[in-house]
Amino acid sequence: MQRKWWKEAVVYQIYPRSFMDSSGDGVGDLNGITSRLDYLSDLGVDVIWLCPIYRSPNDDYGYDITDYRAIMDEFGTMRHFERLLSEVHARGMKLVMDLVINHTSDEHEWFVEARSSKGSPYRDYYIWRPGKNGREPNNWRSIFGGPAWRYDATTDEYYLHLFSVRQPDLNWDNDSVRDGVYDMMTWWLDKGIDGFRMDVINCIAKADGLPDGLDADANGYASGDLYYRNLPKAHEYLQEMNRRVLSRYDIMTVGETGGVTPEDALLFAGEDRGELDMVFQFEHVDKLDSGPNGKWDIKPWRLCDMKEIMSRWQNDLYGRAWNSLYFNNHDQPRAISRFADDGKFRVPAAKMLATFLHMMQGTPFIYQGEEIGMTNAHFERIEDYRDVEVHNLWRDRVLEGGEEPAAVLRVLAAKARDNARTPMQWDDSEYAGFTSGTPWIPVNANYTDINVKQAMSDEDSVYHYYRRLIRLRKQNQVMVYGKYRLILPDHPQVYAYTRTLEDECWLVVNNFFAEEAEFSLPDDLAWRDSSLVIGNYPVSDHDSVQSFTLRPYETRVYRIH
Ligand code: TEU
Repeated sequence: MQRKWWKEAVVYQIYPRSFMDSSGDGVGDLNGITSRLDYLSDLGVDVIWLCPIYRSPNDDYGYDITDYRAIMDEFGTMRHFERLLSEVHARGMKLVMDLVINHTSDEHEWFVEARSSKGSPYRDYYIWRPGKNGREPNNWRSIFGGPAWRYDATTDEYYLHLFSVRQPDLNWDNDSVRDGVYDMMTWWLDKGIDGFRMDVINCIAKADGLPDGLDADANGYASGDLYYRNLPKAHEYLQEMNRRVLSRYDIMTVGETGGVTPEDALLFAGEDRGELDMVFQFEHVDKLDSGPNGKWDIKPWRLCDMKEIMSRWQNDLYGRAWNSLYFNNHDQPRAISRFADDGKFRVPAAKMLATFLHMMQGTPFIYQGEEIGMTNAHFERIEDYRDVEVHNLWRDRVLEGGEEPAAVLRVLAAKARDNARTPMQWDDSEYAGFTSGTPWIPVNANYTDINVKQAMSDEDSVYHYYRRLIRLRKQNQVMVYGKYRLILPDHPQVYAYTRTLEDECWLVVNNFFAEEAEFSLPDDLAWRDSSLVIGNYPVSDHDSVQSFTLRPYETRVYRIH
């Protein structure tokens, strides 16, 4: 297996708007991040991934970009960025930028030009079509709700927007678009950044003819997924990008690719493909607790389904591509609230989830606040939410659809992206030490108990446990390169697996529930002696691992001989 620095690394994701505000305007900023770099370097992370910091009107909080070479006013200046980058490097860490090139903001000068007339030299930078029988050019639904097309009266045509109406999709078939994007990427890499996380990169190619999606809903709209996700043309573009830009630098790339199977991932990130280093797959966050109607259609999840999904990714990519490992990011509710317990057992549960993930094969991504066990927001009023996706849903289901507000608030509390976007909880002072002003989104009410200051002073905290996990990874190659094997596939409560590298074998046992659980080693696992590597409850070392009882959310990792 190829050894690479980014396989051995731990990545920390920052949502800059909510990380640390140095200016007092209630919005996090670059100088705020710089002021907390010692915290991150003490935690032990190797790479920082910054969500978009480019100039943006913030319809989708930075995922709508007006100028790829400028910094968002609220976040600071290019000088602040350069200082941040050099301070990151001075601490031996690396910096990866978000790259949003499926779409721009509708205020980007390309789009302003493009919409001004059909004859504009920028017209073809975007995807324009005339209407069909007084309706949209096809029936695709936007990922943020409503139709994926917007009528523009100036030229009497529609433009495509897979996300918000203020995020028009770029036309990747246009050579000048690709040249422009590659120039911009080169410009950032020449500044010294260490890689990119590529937003919805598996959607950049759209099928010729833009065919209608299947299974239209009552309003006539359908998912266009089949015709814009994972198309062969996307691979051509990525191979071109790799040749012209990525391959010239020693960087890390990870593509955000919702809806991929391991087979797709082998195409996007196979070691012999010359495309990307890794992808983010979505099966574990999209499928486990969602019904056929998508993320708001909530259903209970089952541990055996999680085993099936995670094991398939571990096995199918082994030796051929590299997994990314995550439960949390800025688009997902907090995993602790979703898959474990954010009340009585919050601390052991956070440690168990962390162990479970970091012990798998792949590069772990920690999302800000995860390392102190931050939870869902538990907002009870629509006014507390900021996300365009939330407000589109509210419009469709409550304001226009007449649904019971309380029912919609319940799904939002479980699944809204804002759950992950409340300010980082630094201490127990007003607004959790995040800002001296009024935060752009409310601080989670539990900040007086859950915060960095408390976590650092408590040796048993989630924070100290993450530090130990990260340090273990540096000292044990088995944690990085060891082969994964699921054991006890049918145990409804315990997720157990082994990792093996040459003669080193680690056994990882996790109880995903508040009830005690019985574990016994399968007969085919050779065992004579064992020592505990890490765990979240006191355990006497060298106890038998042949069988034991796991306490609520208990995790244990043994080296077995
Ligand atoms: O997300 C892409 C995406 O399709 C989902 O993660 C989506 O946001 C989610 O399912 C909605 O519930 C990326 C970014 O991570 C996200 O923040 C942006 O809003 C989106 O692209 C558009 O740029």
